[in-house]
Amino acid sequence: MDGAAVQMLPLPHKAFFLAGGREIQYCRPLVMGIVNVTPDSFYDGGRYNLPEQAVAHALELVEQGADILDIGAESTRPGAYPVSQEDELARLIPVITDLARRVTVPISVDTSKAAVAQSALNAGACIVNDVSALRWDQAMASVVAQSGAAVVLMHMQGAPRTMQHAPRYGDVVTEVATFLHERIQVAEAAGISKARIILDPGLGFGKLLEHNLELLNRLSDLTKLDCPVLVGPSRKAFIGHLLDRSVEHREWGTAAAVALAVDRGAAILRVHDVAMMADVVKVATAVRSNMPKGVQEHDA
Ligand code: HH2
Repeated sequence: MDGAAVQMLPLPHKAFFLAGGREIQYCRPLVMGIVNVTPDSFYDGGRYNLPEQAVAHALELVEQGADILDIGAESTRPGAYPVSQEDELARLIPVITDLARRVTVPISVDTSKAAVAQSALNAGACIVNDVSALRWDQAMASVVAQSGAAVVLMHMQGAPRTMQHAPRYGDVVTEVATFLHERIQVAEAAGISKARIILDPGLGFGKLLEHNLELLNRLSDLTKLDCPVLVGPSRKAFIGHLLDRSVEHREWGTAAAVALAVDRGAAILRVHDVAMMADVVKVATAVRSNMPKGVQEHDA
């Protein structure tokens, strides 16, 4: 149909709550753009080290369609050494402070340290993305609870330094689901309402290729825990292993993982390549929601 425009019909809205009394309502999966203010991240380490580089990159991701920005200052790639609190704060806070004035999309801080999360929330972040799921810093749960921030609870076996040495599971999906269920209970007991909790299977965090594939394939099992599910396949090693491609050439492989994650119910896709993956999410969502019902066509 030449010249026809398509418009999404409103699908049932879902929502989760953020710090500052804010709320995200969504009727399609959200794209979370990654901003690494680090010298050593596995893909973009060293590119956005200076605050002005990181801010410019974040603004570009918003232009490209990012619904959320995730700002991190400590690489969690396999083999990474921890970063000190002082260094993490020095890298993150100028970037978050500046961005909070310049963008309206919610800002997430990728940290496992309570003091860093608190400073980032004070500077304008409203989501805490904690890859340790509140386990590594005992003060983290109360920082999240008292701020009213949304929190990402991610599964990881081991810790970044050694997590890829010998990951082992019986049934990986059941074990990850059981872990996430327990972490929801811990979070709720600390005063974090379920409406603020996002779950993440932690692709690449203490997982072999077969574990990552099974988690993606059976992602819908995790949506049964009744929280939005975030997935972060972007350019990760399991895609490199499947394709025998270096990190610079994994965008098509990432696109396949993103499309299938959308089909299996992912609510948030954490990606480096926002423009490309925003298109992938749109098409996958239209197919999933059944085109003839979910999309209206108008003659332009
Ligand atoms: N992956 C990375 C970092 N943080 N957070 C969540 N919730 N889920 C993920 O899958 C996830 C994450 C690793 O990616 P990246 O930030 O690009 O690399 P690095 O850790 O080397 O900075």
